[in-house]
Amino acid sequence: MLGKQLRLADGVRNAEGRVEIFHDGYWGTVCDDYWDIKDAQVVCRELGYREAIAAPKRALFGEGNGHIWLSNVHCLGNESSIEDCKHAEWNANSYCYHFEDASVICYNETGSLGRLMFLLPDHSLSNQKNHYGCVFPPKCNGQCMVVDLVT
Ligand SMILES: [Ca+2]
Repeated sequence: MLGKQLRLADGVRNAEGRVEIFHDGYWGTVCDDYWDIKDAQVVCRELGYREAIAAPKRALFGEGNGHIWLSNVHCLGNESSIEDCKHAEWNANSYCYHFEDASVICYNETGSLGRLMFLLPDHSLSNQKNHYGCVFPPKCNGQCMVVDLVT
């Protein structure tokens, strides 16, 4: 069932997108409360990527729909599945909305060496210097976007 219970939706490129989980017969999303790079790490590895580069919050790749299955995800980073991480009860999402959907940007084997991270205000790319502690390489904890350098 691996790969069928977890997917990335609406990414601009491969290896990124809104995290969606199949549970109880329906695809749903993950709330970004306590969403961080360790949680993204588990998702990326579960999907077969080497590691996570960023753990974007606030529906960076757009809002999902249906259930918000998981919230308060507390991964240590070495779990084999996000479902093994500590989290709130399934569907206990009274304080979460789809504009808070969690996303990941995973390390993609190709093109990952020449990248810059930008702060992403209002979901649009910006040339602003980031103020959220985004660093390269290769980790990012905040609202950042990874952009391939044109070389
Ligand atoms: Ca977390």
